[in-house]
Amino acid sequence: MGIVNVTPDSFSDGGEFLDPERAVEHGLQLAADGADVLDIGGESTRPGAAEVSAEEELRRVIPVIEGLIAAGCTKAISIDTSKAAVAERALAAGAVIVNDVTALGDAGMAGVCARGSSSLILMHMKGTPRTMQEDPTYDDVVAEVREFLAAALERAVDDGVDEDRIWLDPGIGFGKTVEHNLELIDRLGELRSLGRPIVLGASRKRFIGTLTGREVGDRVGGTLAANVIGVARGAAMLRVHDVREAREALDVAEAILGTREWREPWTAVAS
Ligand code: HH2
Repeated sequence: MGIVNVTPDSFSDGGEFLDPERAVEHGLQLAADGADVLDIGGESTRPGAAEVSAEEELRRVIPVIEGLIAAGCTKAISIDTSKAAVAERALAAGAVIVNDVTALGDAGMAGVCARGSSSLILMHMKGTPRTMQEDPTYDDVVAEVREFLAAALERAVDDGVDEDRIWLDPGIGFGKTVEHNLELIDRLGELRSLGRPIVLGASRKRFIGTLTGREVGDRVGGTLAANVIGVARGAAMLRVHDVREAREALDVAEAILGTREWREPWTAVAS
């Protein structure tokens, strides 16, 4: 999954792709680099980020979704939003996945996904983007994240979302210390018992900067390590800024480890 942030303030590439034409160009490049999914986001979720109105989010993302489709993009388009109204319009414009970092924080979200027959990514976050990094504590981070995702999954299914279309994400960096992030990636396999494929979003995040001393635009080496280990532990989809590098790392990892389930996440999870 390649990231297209149509925002002025994203932590890693804020402002770079605010212009719809540039965002479309960037998405097409990520597709050419080997992305299967393009994740279009109009609201930053970085710690302390300001909230954006639905109107402003729509103004940012809809031209990009329409532009990608008009340009002949055949990759699955995902809308990174926590607002049901934005998801609904994005699905109407051609998106097929809703990436909800609040895991149904908006009570209308599951209904929109059910009616639109979209896929849905449910992510764990402790608190809100404004507060989440204020001394997050857990007794057992993996157990708590697992419990949260199990409850969100149940709610989504109760609200009519097809279980086969749901993906789960531990929410790396969302209310977690460096140690929490490392433990979640290392023990990612424990989330597989929920029976749904796992999405991992570690790309360029702060814990990688802490470990490597690198600035945000210079974290691809650390990101690749997190991603390869994540896949080896059971991640079925990686949300990344640097698609070409991620794809190459997976190709080599796959050559070493043999046929891997990330190629067929649905069947692997069902078996
Ligand atoms: N991380 C970010 C945003 N959306 N979605 C999922 N499913 N998983 C993640 O880990 C995730 C996500 C944050 O990264 P980014 O989009 O690069 O930055 P920002 O939120 O500042 O736009």
